[in-house]
Amino acid sequence: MTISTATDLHAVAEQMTSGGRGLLAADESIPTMSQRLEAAGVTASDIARRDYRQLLLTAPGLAATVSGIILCDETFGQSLTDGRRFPEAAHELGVLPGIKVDTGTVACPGVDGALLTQGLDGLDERLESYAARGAAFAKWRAVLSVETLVPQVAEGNAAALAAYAAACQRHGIVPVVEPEVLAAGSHDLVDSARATRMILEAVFAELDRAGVDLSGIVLKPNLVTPGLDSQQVSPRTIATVTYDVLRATVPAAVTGIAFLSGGHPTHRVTAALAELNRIEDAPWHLTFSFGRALVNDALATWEGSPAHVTAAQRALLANCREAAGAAGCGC
Ligand code: 5MM
Repeated sequence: MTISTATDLHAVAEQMTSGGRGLLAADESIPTMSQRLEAAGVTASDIARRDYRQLLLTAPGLAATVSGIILCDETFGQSLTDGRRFPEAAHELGVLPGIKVDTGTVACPGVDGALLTQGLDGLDERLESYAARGAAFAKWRAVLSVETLVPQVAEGNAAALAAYAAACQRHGIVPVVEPEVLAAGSHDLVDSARATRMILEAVFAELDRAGVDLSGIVLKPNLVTPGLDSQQVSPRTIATVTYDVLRATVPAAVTGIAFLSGGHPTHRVTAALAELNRIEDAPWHLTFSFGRALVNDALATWEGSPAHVTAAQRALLANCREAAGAAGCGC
C-alpha cells in the first residue's frame, strides 16, 4: 500500500486547487459517455471513448489551466495510441490523474425518488490498485435533489462520502468529496440554498466523525442556483448566496473547493466563479471541476473525425482558459 503523510495529502489538494487551475471531469460512466457520443453523432465503443478522452488529455498546453483530470475505471486502464497508459501520460503532461470510485446509485430505502451512492464494497483493494497505478486523487458523487433531500437521505449519503474519504486518505489519495444537489428542475434559489446547506452540514459532521483530515480533501459542491427550468439570477447573486452557504457549513481547514457545472452554460458558471473569487478573505481556494461546461463544445466539434481533433481541442482549451481565468489564473 502507498503510505502518504498528511502533508502529502495537503500538498496534492493545494496543487489541485491553487493558482487558478482546476479539474477536468472526464469520468462519465460507460452508459453516460456512450449516450453523449451517440448524441454527438459518434458510434459509441471502447475505442471511441478512448479516442475522445485522448483528445481531451492531449490538448496542447492543457496543464496551464487544468491541474487534474478525473477518469473512470475504463479510461484509467486504457492506453493512448502511443502506448502510454492514461495515468502515466497524465503525469507526464503535468496533469494529476484522478479516478471515480463510486459505483453509482441505488434507491434510498424509505424515501421515494431519493438515491444513495454505492461503492464501499472492495474499496480498499481498488484504492490500493489505483494508487499503485498512479492515481493522485479520487472522486465520489452523491446525487441529491431538492425535492427528495430529507435528513435521512443527507445522513446516508454523507456517511458514505465520509467512509470513502477516510479510505482514500489511508491510501495516500486525496478524496474529492462531491455532494451534488442537482440543478435539474424548477426549484428556486431559496430551495437550492436550503438543500445545499443541509447536505454540507451533514457531510462535514460525518467527515469529522470519520477523522478525515480536511486539509487533504477537495470539496466539489454545486453552485447555489435556481433550477435549470427557473428564471435565472445574476452571477453576483449566485456567488453571494453560494458563499453564504459555504461560510456557514465548510470549515476553513478545507484546502480547496472545486465547483461542478451542473448542466449550466459555460458562461453562467464561469461568471459566478469569477464573482466568487472577487469576494475577499475566502479561507479556501475556489476553482472549477467542470465536466459539461468544459467539454460540450469539444464533443460537438469532434464528431468522431480525426480531421476535427485540433478544432475540438481548441474549443476545450478556450473553455478551460475561461474557467481558469475566473478562478484567478494569470494564464
Ligand atoms: C463527468 O460526469 C461525471 C460522472 O457522471 P456519471 O457517473 O453520471 O456518468 C459527473 O460526476 C461529473 O463529474 C459531475 O456531475 C460534474 O460534471 P458537470 O457536467 O456537472 O460539471
